[in-house]
Amino acid sequence: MAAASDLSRYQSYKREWWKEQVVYQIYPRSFRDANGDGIGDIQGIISELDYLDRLGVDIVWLSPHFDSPNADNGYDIRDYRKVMAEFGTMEDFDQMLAGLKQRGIKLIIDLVVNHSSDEHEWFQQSMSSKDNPYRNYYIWRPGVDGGPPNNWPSFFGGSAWQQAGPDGEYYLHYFHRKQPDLNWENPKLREEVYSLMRFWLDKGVDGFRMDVIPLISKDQDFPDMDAETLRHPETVYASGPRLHEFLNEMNRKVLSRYDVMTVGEAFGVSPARALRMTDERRQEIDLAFLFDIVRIGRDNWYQRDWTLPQLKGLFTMPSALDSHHWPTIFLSNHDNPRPVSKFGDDSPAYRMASARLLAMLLLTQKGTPFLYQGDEIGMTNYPFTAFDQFDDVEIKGNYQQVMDSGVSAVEYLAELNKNSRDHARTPMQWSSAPLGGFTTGDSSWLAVNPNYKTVNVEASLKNPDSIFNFYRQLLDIRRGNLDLIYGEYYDIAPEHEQIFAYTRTGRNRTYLVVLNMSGDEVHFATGHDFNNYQLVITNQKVSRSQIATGELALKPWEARLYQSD
Ligand code: ISL
Ligand code: CA
Repeated sequence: MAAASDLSRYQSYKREWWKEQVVYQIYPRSFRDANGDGIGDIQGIISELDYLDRLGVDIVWLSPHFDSPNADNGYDIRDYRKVMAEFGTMEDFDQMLAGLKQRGIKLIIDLVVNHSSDEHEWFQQSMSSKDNPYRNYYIWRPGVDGGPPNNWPSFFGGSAWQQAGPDGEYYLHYFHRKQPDLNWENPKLREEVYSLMRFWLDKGVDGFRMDVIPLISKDQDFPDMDAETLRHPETVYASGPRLHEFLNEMNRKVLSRYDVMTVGEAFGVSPARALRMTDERRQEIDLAFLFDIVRIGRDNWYQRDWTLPQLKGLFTMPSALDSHHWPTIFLSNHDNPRPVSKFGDDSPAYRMASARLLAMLLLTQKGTPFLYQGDEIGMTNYPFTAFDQFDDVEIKGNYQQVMDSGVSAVEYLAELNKNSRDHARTPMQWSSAPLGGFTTGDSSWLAVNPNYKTVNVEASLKNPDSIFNFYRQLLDIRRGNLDLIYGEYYDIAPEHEQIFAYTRTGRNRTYLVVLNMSGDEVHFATGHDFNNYQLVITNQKVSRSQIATGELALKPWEARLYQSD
C-alpha cells in the first residue's frame, strides 16, 4: 500500500485546533424549548450543555441566533448585534458562551452577510430613495422592458429581482425577497460587516460558519443566464470576480487578528475555487463545506440513485489534497435529510446499526467532522403526508413553479420526503414524554417525529449499545489521536459495491475501517495482510475477528475499526 505509507504529507501538516477537534451543529429553533412557547431557545441550549460535554464534542456551531423576522428561520437578519427575541437575550447568549467555555467547548456562530433581512434598518433606508446614503448597501437596478433587469432566478422561487421603493427600481435577492443581497462592491458596507464580526469576536466567539459566502461577489454586468445555467444558477452566483479579494480583505482586517476558525459554505463553487479559498497560504478562510457528498444524487429537488463507489470517490478526492488544505467531513446539516435515512437504513431492523456505522465513517475519515444535532441518537426523516406540514420557505416558494412544470403533487411530495430541509429541523427528541420532551408547552413550531417514543436521548443514555454511546466511544478514540486525525487515507476497495474499507496511516499506528454499507451479509477479502491488526470497536457483537485470514464475514450494516501498532 505505497500510497498509504507515504508519511510525507502527514509530517507536513501544520497543526491547528480546528483540524483536530469535532464540531456539533445546533439549530437553536429545534434544539430545546425552555420557556414553553414551542420554539427552541438559548436557555434550552444552556440546560443541555452537560449533555454536549458528555457526548464529547469540542466545538459548537450555532445556526443564526440574531434578531430576525424568520422569513428563512434566522437566515434573514434584521439586527446583527441583537439576539432574536424568541431565542432570548444577550445575557442568555453570554451565559451560554460562558457555560461552553467552562466545559472547554468552543463556539462558532453563523455569519450571514451575503444578504440581510428586508426589515434591517439599512434596507429600509436604502429602499426609501435613490439618494439615501444607504442606497448602495444593496443592489438596485432599473427594470428592462417593464420587467426585472435580467432573468436570474431566486433559489426560493421566481425572479431574483423585486421591485420596491418610490422610483420603481428592482433589488437583487438570491433567496427570498425578504433577503435582499448586500452590495459588497461598497467599501462602506464591507466595513459594516467587519465591524459586526469584531463585535462578536470581542465577546469571545471562536469563529464563523459563513453562509453562502462565495455568492458575495456579483458580475456587475448582470448578464442573462442560458437555459442550462438556469438549472444550476449557483454556479454563476458563486463565480463572481472579486470573491478572493473580499475574503482576503476580511482576513487581513479582521480574522488574522484573532485565533479563530472560519468555514465557508462553498455552495456552487468550482473545486478549483474552493481550493483557492481554503489554501492556508492565501489568508482567506480555513475550511469549506463542499456539497458533493451530502447532496449526492440530487438533481435540484429530485433525488436520483447513486452507487457506493461514487460516494467513496467523493471521500477520496478531499483526502488527496496537499497539506495546505484540510477537508470538512459531514453527512448532514439543517438543510439536508437525516443521514440514517439517506446513507443508512432507517427501518427498525437496521436504524441503530447503520447510524452507528455512519458515526464510524464520520469520525475516522480525514478532515474536521461536523455532526448535526439528533444524528447522535439516530433521528430519522419525518413522514410528511401533506404539503401543509412543511415549514420550509424553499418549498413554499417553489411549489407553484414545480406544479406548473407538470410534476404531480404526489411525485413532488415523494421527492420531498427524501430530501426536504425540514427533515433536519423537527424538534430534538429528548425523551418519550409528549412532544419528545422538546417543550413543556402543548405544541411545537414544527411537528415532532412520531418515533420520539423510542428514538430519544433519555433511552440512548440508558442503553450501553446506543448510537449516542457509540459516538461517545469513537470521540474518545479520536480525541488527540494524531495518527487517526492526520494519518494518510487509502481506500482499499474503491470499486466494491457494498463495502467501504480504508486505512489511516500515521507515524505510530495504522487504522483499518471496514464498513458494510448494505443490508446483505458480505464476505470481504481485504486483499491485504492484516494479521497484526487488533479489533478496536465494532457496532455489532462479533466473534473473534477473522482479520488474520483477511477474509471478513460482515453482517448487514456492520462497522469495524482495527488498529495495528
Ligand atoms: O440547496 C439549497 C438551495 O437550493 C439549500 O440547501 C440552501 O439554500 C443552500 O445550501 C444555502 O444554504 C444557506 O443559505 C440559505 C439558507 O436558507 C440555508 O439554511 C443556509 O444554510 C440562505 O441564507
Ligand atoms: Ca422557547
